[in-house]
Amino acid sequence: MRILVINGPNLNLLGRREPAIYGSGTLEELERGLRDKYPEVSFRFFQSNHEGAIVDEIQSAPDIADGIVINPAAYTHTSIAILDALKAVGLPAVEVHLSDILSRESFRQHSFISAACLATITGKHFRGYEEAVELLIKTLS
Ligand code: CA2
Repeated sequence: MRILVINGPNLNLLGRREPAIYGSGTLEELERGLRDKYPEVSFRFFQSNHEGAIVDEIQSAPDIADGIVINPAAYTHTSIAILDALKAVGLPAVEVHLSDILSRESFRQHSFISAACLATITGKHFRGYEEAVELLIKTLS
């Protein structure tokens, strides 16, 4: 099983700023943790600070993945382009947020992306990515 994990803008800074909100683990540690915990899964990890690059990655996903885990970061709250790309490719996708976006500022409480996803997992830090992978494994098996 092949899973594409996409992280959006500023998540390359994980572990270096705002640990009280986003935790102290780095993006590299998140990715290594998933590879170690799910050796049966072939992962591709992609992080970008650019909306169009994320759209391009989603468009190419059907060639390389069976499912998508996505934390679109701030694009969650603005990007109809990412929503449209996920709908267009039609792969099962799970949305993840490290923090509990529903208990933060009002502008973080709406996700454009949820409409294209099987589930949205929030506020569980790195564990949320594991739950997303487990949901995809269950869905795709
Ligand atoms: O809680 C999440 O995972 C978010 O997707 C993170 C985004 C935020 O805009 C969303 O509302 C919720 C922000 C990612 C910024 O990541 C940083 C990581 C370390 C230091 C600073 C920013």
